[in-house]
Amino acid sequence: MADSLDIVTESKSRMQWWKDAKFGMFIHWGVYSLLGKGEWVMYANKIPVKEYEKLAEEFNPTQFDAKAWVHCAKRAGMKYIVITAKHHDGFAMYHSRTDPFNIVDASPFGRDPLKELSEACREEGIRLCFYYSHVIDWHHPHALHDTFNNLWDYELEKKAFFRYWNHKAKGQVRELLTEYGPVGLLWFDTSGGLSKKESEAMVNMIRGLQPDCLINSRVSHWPDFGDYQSKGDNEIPMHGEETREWETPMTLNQSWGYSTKDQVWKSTDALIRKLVHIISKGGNLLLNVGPTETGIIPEKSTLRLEEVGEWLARNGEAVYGTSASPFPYELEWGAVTVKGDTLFLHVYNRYWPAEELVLNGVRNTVKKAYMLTDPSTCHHVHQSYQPETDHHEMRIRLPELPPEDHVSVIALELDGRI
Ligand code: H79
Repeated sequence: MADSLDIVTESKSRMQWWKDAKFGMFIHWGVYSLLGKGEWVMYANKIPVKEYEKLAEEFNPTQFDAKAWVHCAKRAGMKYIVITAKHHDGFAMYHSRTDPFNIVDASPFGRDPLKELSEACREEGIRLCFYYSHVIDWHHPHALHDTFNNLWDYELEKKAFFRYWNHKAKGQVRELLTEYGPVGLLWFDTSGGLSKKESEAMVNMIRGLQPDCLINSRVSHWPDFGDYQSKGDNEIPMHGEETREWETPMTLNQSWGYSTKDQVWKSTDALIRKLVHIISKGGNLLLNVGPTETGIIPEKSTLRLEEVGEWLARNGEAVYGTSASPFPYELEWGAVTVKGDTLFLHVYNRYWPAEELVLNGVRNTVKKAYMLTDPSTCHHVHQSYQPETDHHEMRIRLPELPPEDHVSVIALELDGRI
């Protein structure tokens, strides 16, 4: 049908900034940050609503500095921020007129962090985006509370659910799209038994308010709704598995919301490898931080992000605005991205000691091969062709030691597009 083609074309053009951006910051922050046990603490510790409301009265993140967070994202080389406007606990991190259980009306803080972030983001050219838990809401009596034990019988409770859905969920999404300037994307989570009709109404409302706002697949009924697919948490798909745009939402340690116990941090080296691995498969990396109750991004996170940002400041040419690897398989030495006539070979430093790397299947002639960070260094490239097997082989001599930290990028200028 022409209609569905149009929908895909429209989605493609509003997706462009996101496709070029590659790297975004996820922020899980809320009342739960007080307890330092992750964002599921209300559910996991069976905290009653009344008690959780008391916790909200103690939530006073006086150290929150929107500019500092936006600078942190920017220094890390991230191009957009996705922050929890409301997580499963039902607490709105902005001044909601729809529901008083929000940071301005139910906490002593008296400020609207999303408003401050939207201003800081506008000044710094970072796109602000919102996470919104649209179906689970532990604070609302009629929302979905439990995805595990079948406590929500959709048909039986449908009527009651609509009181939540029409008033709070749709009302708050409307607020987020009307009071905080242009929103880059809405990040929905855990769609439960949402019917196609309800999902469609939500999507239509969003398109009507901000036609350029992207919607992730967890809105429900993907691929009928949504612009791109959020893979499972920390999941990286196989090469060539995906036909539509996708992202990996990833944690820096093993938690989303602030955790005092969890000290299992990914190394800077692993993070950079994961980033280039993901973009070489055509995806984006949405990397999470969990700020504290006072509004500080933990140092263990900022240190790693700064190091990733230093690498990106030198090698960003091989990241932003690139396309996926033309090779439909994983390469033992690293990952590939493409821009125009240039192939970028991201060689993991852990591949050394090695004298050369081999790349099969390139029919183009290499005009020039150089270290991205030092175009004066020419690499010797040997190309050969076996007509009997139609086999193109390329051997690239490597320097004795990796010239960069973590991942060393070799640029190959070809005689045309691959
Ligand atoms: O926002 C983050 C998670 O809170 C949310 N998605 C990411 C981006 C998410 N919603 N549902 N789930 C994840 C599935 C959650 C399962 C578990 Fe648990 C939460 C397993 C461990 C914590 C509940 C509490 C079940 C076991 C303990």
